[in-house]
Amino acid sequence: MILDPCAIEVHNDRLRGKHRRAFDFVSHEISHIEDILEKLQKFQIAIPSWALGTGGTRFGRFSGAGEPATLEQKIEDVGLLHALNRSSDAISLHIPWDIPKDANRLKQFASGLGIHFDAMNSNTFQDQQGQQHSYKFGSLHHVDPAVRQQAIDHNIEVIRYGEELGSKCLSVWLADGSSFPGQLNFRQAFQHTLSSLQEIYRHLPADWKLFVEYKAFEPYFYSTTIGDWGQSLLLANKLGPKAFTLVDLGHHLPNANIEQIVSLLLMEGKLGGFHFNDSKYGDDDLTAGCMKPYQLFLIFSELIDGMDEKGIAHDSGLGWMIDASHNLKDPLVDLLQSVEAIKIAYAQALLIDRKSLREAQNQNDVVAAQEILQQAFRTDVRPLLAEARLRTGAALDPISLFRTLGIREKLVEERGRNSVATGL
Ligand code: LRH
Ligand code: MN
Ligand code: MN
Repeated sequence: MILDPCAIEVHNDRLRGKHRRAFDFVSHEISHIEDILEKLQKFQIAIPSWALGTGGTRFGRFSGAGEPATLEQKIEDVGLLHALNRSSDAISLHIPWDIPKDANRLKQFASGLGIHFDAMNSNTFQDQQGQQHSYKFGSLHHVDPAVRQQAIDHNIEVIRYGEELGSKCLSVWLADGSSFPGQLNFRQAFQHTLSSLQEIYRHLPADWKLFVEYKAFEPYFYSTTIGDWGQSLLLANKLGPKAFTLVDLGHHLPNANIEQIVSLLLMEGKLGGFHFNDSKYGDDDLTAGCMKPYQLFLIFSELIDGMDEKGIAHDSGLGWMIDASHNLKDPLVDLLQSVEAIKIAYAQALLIDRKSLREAQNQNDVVAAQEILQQAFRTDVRPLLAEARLRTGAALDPISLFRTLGIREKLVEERGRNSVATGL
């Protein structure tokens, strides 16, 4: 299904008056409003292919109707999101869930919808049919060189697929770990992971990046071989200039100060990108900003400060991606909510009075520093996001338009009630 641009115009015409009043109210208080609007228009967040179907929990999966059953349909779904908000112009594929059969045709199809291919993800956390060696006891860290080689070969294959599609990044997340003390020799597991990643790195094209994602727990519960940003950074530093750490917000131990982690990784030039989601307990993969919007804002505050200091472009310097997998809501609506929450945090962080904050910090004026941050956080920036959407031809209210147009109902009609996406 392709969205008719007239539908967006009709919708925007209906909401324009109300929007204008709300926008005028907030915007004349903001001196650099045009700069913020321009940044908001450029800011794009990639969509993972596995978020387009209903995600399961470890106890079951309740598939939604009209899920995308093919890679084309997944791209089509991202095209719909992008038409609605003009903020999601890329899709991130996971191999082998999304093997491209005809890369050229897919590339053309995607670019017709304004979509390109973001980071490619390898999968050595599940055994696939016909696979020679099992990943039950890990992949790149495995004690058996034959298993490591199989996992290395898979990653090289993923790079090849990515090259055909025009991707520029390989993202590696390993489930490798242990569930019982004594199961693993930590140093050996780390060394094996390093040498396996070095082999993969040797096959990385010159203009590609390698993202090393860390996660403290799950699926194993005693140790994870790339368990935190220290281990990831150690690997990225040893690998070389094309390797970076990837931060997934749900992959930390409870109460970790993620904004501080981000700020130091940026300082070291080793922050590659983000997997946005939110959580209350663990890797809950909930809608971005639904639990801890202040944390998301503080993360963006550090990001902007660090990127501006280093002259890194906000829109293209780092990899921005959602990594959520919803099992209750319509996945497309959930993604619209996530994109909105991420951009709200970004816009609020753009409002921070940096000069005054530095002064307050240098004078140890704790109260002033807190007031400056909270002043920005408590500003309702939603009209700014709506204005940025209006200027790019997107919908003023994407979720209500999704519902009034009956987009899911139309997808069910097209794809059938029992159409199920591959993925988690
Ligand atoms: C692991 C993870 C990683 C995977 C994705 C499916 O928890 O965050 O990024 O590739 O989920
Ligand atoms: Mn992730
Ligand atoms: Mn995760």
